[in-house]
Amino acid sequence: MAPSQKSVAETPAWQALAKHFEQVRGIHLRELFAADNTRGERMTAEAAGLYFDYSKHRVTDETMKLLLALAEARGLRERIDAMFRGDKINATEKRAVLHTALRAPRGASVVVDGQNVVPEVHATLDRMAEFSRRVRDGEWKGHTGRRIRAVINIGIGGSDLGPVMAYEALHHYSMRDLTVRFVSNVDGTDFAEATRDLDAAETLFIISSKTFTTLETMTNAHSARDWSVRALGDEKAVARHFVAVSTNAAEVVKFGIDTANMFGFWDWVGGRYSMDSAIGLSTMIAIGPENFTAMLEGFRALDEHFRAAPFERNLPVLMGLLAVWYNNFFGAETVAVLPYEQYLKRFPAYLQQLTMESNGKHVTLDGAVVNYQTGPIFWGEPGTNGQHSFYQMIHQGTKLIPCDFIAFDEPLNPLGRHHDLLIANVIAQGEALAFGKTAEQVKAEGAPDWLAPHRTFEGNRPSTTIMARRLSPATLGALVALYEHSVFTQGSIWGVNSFDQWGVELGKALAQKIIPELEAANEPALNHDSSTAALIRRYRKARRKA
Ligand code: G6Q
Repeated sequence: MAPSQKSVAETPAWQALAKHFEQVRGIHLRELFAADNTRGERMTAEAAGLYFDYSKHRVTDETMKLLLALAEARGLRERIDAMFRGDKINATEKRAVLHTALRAPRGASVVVDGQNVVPEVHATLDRMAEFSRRVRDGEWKGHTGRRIRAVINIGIGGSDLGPVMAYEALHHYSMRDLTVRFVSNVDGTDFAEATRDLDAAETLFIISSKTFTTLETMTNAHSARDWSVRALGDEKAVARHFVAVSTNAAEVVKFGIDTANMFGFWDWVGGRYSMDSAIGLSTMIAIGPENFTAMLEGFRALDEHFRAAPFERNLPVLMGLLAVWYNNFFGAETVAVLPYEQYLKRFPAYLQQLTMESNGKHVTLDGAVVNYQTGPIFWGEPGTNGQHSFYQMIHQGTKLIPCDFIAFDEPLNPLGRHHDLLIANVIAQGEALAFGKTAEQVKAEGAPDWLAPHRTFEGNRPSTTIMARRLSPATLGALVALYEHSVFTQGSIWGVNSFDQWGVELGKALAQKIIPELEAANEPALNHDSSTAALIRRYRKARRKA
């Protein structure tokens, strides 16, 4: 990939930004707004129902010009085309990256290894829709003939976080007399608590695992099978109470699930990019196929925008470039994602995987160790709760924390003045962060001299405000696609592979050595450092006593 050949930090486009940074770093947002009273309307963009206000960023028109030039210089346009076309841009795994094909319209064509994958995508969606309909209508019966009233998705990482986030985000649209839960952790508490009040005769498990070999998921899946078979007294019950979502048919069969009850996806769908593949089966059962289709349409609208809109009006490109600006020039280490929408409570956790697993990389595509920072830390909580906790640091701490505020014009649960109060808060936060409060203002309000420094807010703290009409399935799709493509934009600038996860693969292998050492009947010979060995011995002793 040509643009990654040279460290981005050595490119003229980057160096021009570094020079420009020295000129603008001291400019206050107060000055920028005072100099241009159209800024708040001008520095906005809109796509797929999302209004994107980036005026409260520490950028001038020149900054934006230089950032856009950086995107051009890094070949972002070609990278976008290569991704949508199905080129194997996930070079370390030699795979295409085609989550965008998951939401391509029926009749579109995306060719991978000589084959159009879109018909397969829609065939799977159709099967998912039919299955969801049968579960929702009570037509799909459990082993004893009772209807399904609880669905448990067992999966982890990309096979969990997207479905959980989407289920919570779209809970308003979900079938309320169906219990939907998620088990991910190998900690037995997760499974025990998820099942303790459920009746096995009415419970369906979806085992979601791309590989169908992941330790946590397979351990939970086996416990689920034991739980069902014990309660229903018949191995045959598995056929009515277990379905699989996987790319690995052989392992699915080995587990005892008929491939007729398996929903497939493909190696060109990364785990953290898979919530709109069959991995979203639990979402579809909860909200129904029509709502799921609407969600895919939201994804697609943003995909089309990313692919076709000029960069200066392109939301994911702008978002990604601003992230690079703070990460690499201001030295910001984190980004706070602050949805003012209770249903988006798991959105920050979902984004942590999407962003940090994608761009938490220290080598470029061609294997060179980077000499600049890559992906920032993402974190956050829904507003207004965060305001009563960590916002203190965002306002007055020593760290620069760019914020993404997300809010909606219409509430899903109108209740008195609640929504006006919620929105007043999110707008006020962005304003306060940007403009702060000077010592003079504080004193004019009557604060004594000794207290004034404590009550002064320097301001100049950047934020993006994203607003949409209401949190609908389509809006959620657009929002997720916005972050997916922003991550890709950032990865393309840094020249890293946003689609592999060797760090996760290591984690999958590490515990394998220690498991037999914990469980061995006789004291095993331990070939570890002294701390690891002592911890193993300590646990073995405690285990014997217990
Ligand atoms: C995602 C990662 C990772 C993966 C899980 C689950 O991009 O690869 O989070 O999704 O490790 O993997 P399986 O779906 O194979 O069980």
